[in-house]
Amino acid sequence: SQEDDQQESDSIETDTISYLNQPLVEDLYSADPSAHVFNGKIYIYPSHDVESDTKEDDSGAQYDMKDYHVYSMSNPGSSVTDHGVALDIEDVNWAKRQMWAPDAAQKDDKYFLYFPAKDEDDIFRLGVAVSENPEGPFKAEPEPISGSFSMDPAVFEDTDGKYYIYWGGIWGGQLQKWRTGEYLSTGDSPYDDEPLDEEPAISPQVAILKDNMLEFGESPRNILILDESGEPIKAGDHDKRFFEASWVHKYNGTYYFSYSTGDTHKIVYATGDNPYGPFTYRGVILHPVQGWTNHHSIVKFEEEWYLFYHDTQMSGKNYLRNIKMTKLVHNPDGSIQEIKPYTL
Ligand code: FUB
Repeated sequence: SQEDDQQESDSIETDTISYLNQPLVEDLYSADPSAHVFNGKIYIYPSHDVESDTKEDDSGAQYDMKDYHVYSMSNPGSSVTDHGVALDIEDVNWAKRQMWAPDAAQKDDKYFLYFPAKDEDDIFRLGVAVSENPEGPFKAEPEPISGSFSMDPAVFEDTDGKYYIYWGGIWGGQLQKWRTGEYLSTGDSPYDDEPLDEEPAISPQVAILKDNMLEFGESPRNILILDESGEPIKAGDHDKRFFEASWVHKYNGTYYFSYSTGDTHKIVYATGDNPYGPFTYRGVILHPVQGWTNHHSIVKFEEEWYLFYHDTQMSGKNYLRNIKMTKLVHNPDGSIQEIKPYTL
């Protein structure tokens, strides 16, 4: 009856309110949560935010992270286990500062942690570290991934067993400095080297990974994001253009490329029929959260989909964030229901 249905939905509501949209970790600051299901459990690979005496600047020097912790949960709503330090910057030969948003992948009996950091020349590179356990500890390769640049790596395992790495971020993430294929050191401003507003926006990057998961299997390719009329999204379209935080998931055979719009603070998505795109813009997944950055991941656990994200509820400071999760729903036409986060 209608009354029973109402009772059922009330009880789901009560059940889920206890953990959805609440900080998952309260004793440390954490951000940029990349979630995966490995061996039937949820593993979360976030950035570990810290206070630092580095002076705040427009390139995000205040995001001065020095290690990674890995977290796990048996299922949504269960307690969260902190597995301790999985990788420390001291143990990465080439990395000097700013361990930003990581991701992880499982292949056979090994786990791979992909992470960005600035090298000795203050240029962002992507590193990879290997472990036999999803929670680490991870051992970093001695050099960054050859040919890598910029930040925010995300690895997608396709249903045919191929792995693709997506990455890039503009402004503090330096992607605009690689427009010619070489690093443009025209100045320290993160706003130099951007295209004009009427030009196509800067493209996020993708490459297939080699079988060893440690190297690009091809030269990085640009991902084209089209607007609803089939035109490339323009650099001046800050509501829709790619800024950072790439993520890919596949639903009913369609590839969903989602990302942050940066200074308009949204997580949006575009869909395509293959892992390289082009992807066509579809809409907003997550509206602005508390704090400047917005960064997410999307994962299926049993039959439900979840969005992992962060905000600054615990600290009120942009660079001291806390990770959260909520449900994500695909509509029958493949669109994703918009999520309005807690903003009190
Ligand atoms: O956590 C540092 C940076 O802030 C990430 O790499 C970006 O995606 C943004 O969330």
